[in-house]
Amino acid sequence: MNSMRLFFALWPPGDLSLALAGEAKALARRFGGKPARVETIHLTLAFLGEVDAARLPAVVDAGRRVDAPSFQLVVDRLDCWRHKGLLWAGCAPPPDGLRSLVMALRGQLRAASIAVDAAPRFVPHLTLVRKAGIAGEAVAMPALEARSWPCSGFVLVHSRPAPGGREYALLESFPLPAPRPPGPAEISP
Ligand code: 2AM
Repeated sequence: MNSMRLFFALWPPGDLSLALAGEAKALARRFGGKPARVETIHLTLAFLGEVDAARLPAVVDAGRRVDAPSFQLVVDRLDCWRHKGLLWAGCAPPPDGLRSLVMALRGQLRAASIAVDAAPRFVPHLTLVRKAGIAGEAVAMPALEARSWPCSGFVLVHSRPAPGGREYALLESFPLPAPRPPGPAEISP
C-alpha cells in the first residue's frame, strides 16, 4: 500500500506561530528537550495516521463536508504531559466552537469509514517541546501571555519524514464560515 501519514489541524497565523516558537525555545532552555520549529506549530483536530493514498480524495471530501462556523480561540496556558516529556500551549476552557468543529469533522470521517486515532479525551494542544526532562518531579509551568486566534479555517496535513524529524505539507484548506446570525425565533424581546 502506498500510504500517507495524515492529520487535520488548525494552523496558527504567522504572528502567533512566531510568538509560540519563542515560548518553545525559552521552555527548552529551562526544561531541556527539542523546541518545535515555527513552521510546525499546530493544533491537531483529528490524527488519521497512515492512510492508503488512494483514499486521499475521500479524506479531502470529508473535510469539505464539515459544517461548522468559525470561532475564536485564546491561547493562554502552558501545560505538560510528564510521561511523554511534552510541553504544550492550550486554552482554558476550550471554546464550544472548537468542540463543534472536532465533532463535525469526526462525524464526517466516521461517515466515510476513515479511521481516527483518538485519545479517550480530546485535549486541544499545540506541542511546543518534545523530550523535555520533566519525568521526575512536579513541574511549575510558567505563565503564558494570552493571545487570541481567530479560527476561520482548518487544514489537512501530510506528515513526511525529514532529516531533522518530520516536515508538514499542507495539502488542503477548509474555510469555516462566519457564525450565522440568530434567526427571528432566537432573538429575545
Ligand atoms: P502531539 O503533538 O501531542 O504528539 C502530528 O503527529 C500531530 O498529530 C501531532 O500534533 C500529534 O500530537 C498528533 N497525534 C495525535 N495522535 C497521534 C499519534 N497516535 N501518533 C502521532 N501523532 C499523533
